[in-house]
Amino acid sequence: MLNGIVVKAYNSYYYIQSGNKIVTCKLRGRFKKERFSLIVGDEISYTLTGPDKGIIEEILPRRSMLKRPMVANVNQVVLTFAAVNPDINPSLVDRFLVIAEFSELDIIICINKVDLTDIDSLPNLVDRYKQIGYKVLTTAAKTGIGIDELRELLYGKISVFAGPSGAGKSTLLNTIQPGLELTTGEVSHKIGRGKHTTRFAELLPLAGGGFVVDTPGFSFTEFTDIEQAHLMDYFPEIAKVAPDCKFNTCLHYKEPQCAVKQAASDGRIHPDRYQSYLEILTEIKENKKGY
Ligand SMILES: Nc1nc2c(ncn2[C@@H]2O[C@H](COP(=O)(O)OP(=O)(O)OP(=O)(O)O)[C@@H](O)[C@H]2O)c(=O)[nH]1
Ligand SMILES: [Mg+2]
Ligand SMILES: [Zn+2]
Repeated sequence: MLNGIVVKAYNSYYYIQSGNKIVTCKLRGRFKKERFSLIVGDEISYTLTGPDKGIIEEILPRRSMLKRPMVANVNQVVLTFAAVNPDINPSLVDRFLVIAEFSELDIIICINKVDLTDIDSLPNLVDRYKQIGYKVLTTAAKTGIGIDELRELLYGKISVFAGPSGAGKSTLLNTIQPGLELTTGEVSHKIGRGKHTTRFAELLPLAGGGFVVDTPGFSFTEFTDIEQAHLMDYFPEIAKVAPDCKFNTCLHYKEPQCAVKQAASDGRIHPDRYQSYLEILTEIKENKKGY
């Protein structure tokens, strides 16, 4: 049997990257009975039934699964924001970070379009996130700044690009891997909001090994799967000081002798980050009330 990885799924056909060719496969009947749904990123074994055709015989265990977009075995997410146009919004960065942390992915923050502004004029955003421990890159897809560094981080991995519309995700990918020809700008804006791009996530191969997934930008983030008591786990610097709170059920909201509130007021935790935490906590609370 031969091995491959599902790069695209469409109408019960699976496009398998195997070596450097694409084999179009169907699933063995028994998988259908088991109601197993194979998704992009799954590793499989197949037998050939024609030069570029085959049948999937075996599905290897999944190491992870990302729900939106549906992709198996993702290693990392590249959260992409534009420094300007649209201007970077720290509260939106924090919201994307929470979702990425919740998905247990390695995280790279990429601040793009630095050709349009003096990065040092941004309110210390790079330092803010580096201090928490995040990897932060500054890039300009248009001029090539930071592209080699970003490309290096993608080799041999499955990386999902996410972030608001217009940040330059597709432009970055086109620059990193010439030939992808992803739609950018106005058009992508329109298509990106349609169903197709999200429903049919695709693994795009990188010449040096590894895959990237482009996603349509969205600014609306929901936290319906996150419990109030767990939210702090997705803010690494908050999780670190939380054990020092007086109450071990402390949500770091109005409780007395809260170490997190203390850290936010003396600057060990950035006040904006604490504010983002409170905002999301409130949203989760209000969501719960609805049930
Ligand atoms: N000046 C400058 N413009 C850029 C840069 N990267 C992208 N752009 C422009 O920004 C616009 C949006 O880029 P896209 O790549 O379509 O953005 P996206 O993140 O894929 O957006 P969606 O697909 O809607 O989520 C396009 O007009 C790009 O040409 C950059 O580094 N510098
Ligand atoms: Mg795009
Ligand atoms: Zn507390």
